[in-house]
Amino acid sequence: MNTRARVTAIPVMVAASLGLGSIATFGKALAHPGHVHTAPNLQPTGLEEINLTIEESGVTGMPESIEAGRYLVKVTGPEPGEMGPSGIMAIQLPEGVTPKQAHDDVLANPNEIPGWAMESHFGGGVVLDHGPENWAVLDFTPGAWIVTTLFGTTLGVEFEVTGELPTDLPDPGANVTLDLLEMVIRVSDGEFVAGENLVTVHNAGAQIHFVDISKVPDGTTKEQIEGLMDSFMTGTPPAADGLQEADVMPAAYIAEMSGGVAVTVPLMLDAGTYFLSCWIGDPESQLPHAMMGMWDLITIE
Ligand SMILES: [Cu+2]
Repeated sequence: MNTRARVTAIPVMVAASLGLGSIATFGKALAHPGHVHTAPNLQPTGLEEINLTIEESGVTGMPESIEAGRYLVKVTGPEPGEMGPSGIMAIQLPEGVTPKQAHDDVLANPNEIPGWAMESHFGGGVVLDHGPENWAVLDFTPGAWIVTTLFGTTLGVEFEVTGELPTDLPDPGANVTLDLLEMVIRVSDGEFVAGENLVTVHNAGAQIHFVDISKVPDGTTKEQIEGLMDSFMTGTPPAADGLQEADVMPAAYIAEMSGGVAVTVPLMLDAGTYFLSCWIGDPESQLPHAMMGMWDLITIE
């Protein structure tokens, strides 16, 4: 929804976090066009597939009705562009909000969080952050859903999920699991490796969260990250020998997910140090989650 903020970086994420957040993550990837990866190949087998295409008018290819379950959702669409990556999100809107109303709200106030967002159920998404194709493993629970482009920028396509979510969902076989909660991002199982990763991200909290994964210089310390975040809060530039905003290079983005949701995504990551963070605005303090401690540093050897 916040397309303008997306072309800039973290300080704007702070501002944008009053909105839904995701928003700002990718601008800098564009300033560093060398940061391109090929699509990882760890696609799980044995899952039912949904094949979607992102067109200017919106998402096409969604069946009107599917059975509750775990799906391999494959998406084809535009390459990451000037406004960041394209992608899809699966959302259950609040009772009484139509896809048209939801879309009209986004169009009317593109830089503000739509009123419906915090009352919605975000089932995760597929982000085309490294090329025109990507996929993710998403779970669809029973009820009325829409599929729309990231940040709700196109009219959502309605679909119905029937039946019950099976209790024995197939294991996608991730090599690493990230848990999200208030206000923590942590590796709870396995570890990241250099190269292709299959990552399960589980929102074990109550609020909506997303994950921005940004590369920072090797050996970056938590103190340096804190110094940079302080500079965002105070508006004072970080010390000349400290971590600079330009040192933080977005590598991947895992779309908004509500509490209880798990998604599994492929991530291609070089060896190095990465800053994992969530910039959703806290409903009470209005602070971005990252400023409340929802971040971590990981090293991939
Ligand atoms: Cu968060």
